Amino acid sequence: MEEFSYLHLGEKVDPDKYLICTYRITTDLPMKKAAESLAAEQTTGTWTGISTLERKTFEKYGGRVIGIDGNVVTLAYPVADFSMDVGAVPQILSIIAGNLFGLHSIDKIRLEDAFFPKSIRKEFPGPRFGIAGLRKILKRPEKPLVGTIVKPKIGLSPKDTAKYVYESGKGGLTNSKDDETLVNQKFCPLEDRTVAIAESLDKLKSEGHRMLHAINISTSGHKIIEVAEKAQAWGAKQIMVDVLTAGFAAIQALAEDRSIKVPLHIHRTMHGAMTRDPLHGIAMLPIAKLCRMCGGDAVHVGTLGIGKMEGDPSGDRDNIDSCFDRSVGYKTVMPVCSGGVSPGMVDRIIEAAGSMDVQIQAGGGVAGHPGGVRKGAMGMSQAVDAAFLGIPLDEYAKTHPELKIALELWGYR
Ligand code: CAP
Ligand code: MG
Repeated sequence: MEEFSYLHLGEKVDPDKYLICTYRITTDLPMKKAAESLAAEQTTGTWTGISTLERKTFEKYGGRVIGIDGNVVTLAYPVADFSMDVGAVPQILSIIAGNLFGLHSIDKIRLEDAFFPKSIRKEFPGPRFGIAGLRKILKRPEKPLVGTIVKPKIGLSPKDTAKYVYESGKGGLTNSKDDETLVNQKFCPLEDRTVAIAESLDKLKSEGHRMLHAINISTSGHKIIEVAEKAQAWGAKQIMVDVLTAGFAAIQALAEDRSIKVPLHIHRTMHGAMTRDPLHGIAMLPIAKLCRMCGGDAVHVGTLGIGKMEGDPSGDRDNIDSCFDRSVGYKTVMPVCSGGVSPGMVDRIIEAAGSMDVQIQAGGGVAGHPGGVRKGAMGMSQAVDAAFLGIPLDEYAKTHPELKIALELWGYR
């Protein structure tokens, strides 16, 4: 039986002809052997030589290990390996992030990054609104967006949820959203909640303040368009999807369905199962890139190691930079920093993000303010204003009591 080698170390491949991925590998095997078993499993091979693999098939479809740098392996997958139709994410992921995670020969493996060739990118719409579209809707051309997550995350009635949203808007917030665990429970039916929130947003608008609220419509694939259409008809101005529980196909379906005309907010609940282990799983970077390709307008990317969730500052910064990368040909997507955020962290988050194009959100950091939601929202808005103006928070707090109280309570953690 003919033997094939997947090693092409040092080869320069045409980035338009290959989907190139980097993997961090932990193994007792020599790295070259591990890389070959990875390339074989994900493309033309399996655990043993096979009589059915012919050289011409191997040459056309076999993965190419083009680099090994310490424990990081670069693997180039020929474009011909991928389904070229719209909606190909499941098949793409089966190749670049499939069986490889369970191979015996590799103790741990993490997909660190993925570079999608033009021929695949063009099958995806990218954001319809993106940063510029969101800013236009909100009439907020420069300052970071500042939002909240309605808390408690479950248990509030539609009326109380709508009141929370209204109070947040009066406190100056530009965005609010449902929590990832709220969709259509009996205590807060989707229809009643959406209608009530739309009334709050309309009232705010009539009072001169623009605000968006993302209604979480995450549900089963066969229902998601119908539910989104209904939410829109009930007054939803933005829709939220829990991408990893609903699937990338959910974003694609919504982004590509012409009846859906509102921006998509992408939450990444469950990502920790994939992203948290620095040696195993899938980094947020390829997930963020896919969310953008599929059509997310705002994507959760982490708080740069500052908030309550585990996060690697440089990894989060890479996620943010990928949202702005213009070389991929899509509109830029709004990076959302959320999780344990309070006003005292806002300046550091903006600095670490390296951009004013960021949406900073606080649930507890608004609802936990001793003065209530409106004052909590004021504290967050003031922190964003201070950071935007380049004024130290403690200085700004001298003339902004809501911020002062927040800083006294939560400090600058
Ligand atoms: C934040 C949050 C977010 C997570 C998501 C929550 O609320 O709504 O879902 O932070 O994190 O329920 O915890 P708080 P990420 O502001 O009250 O912490 O964006 O990193 O996936
Ligand atoms: Mg949440």
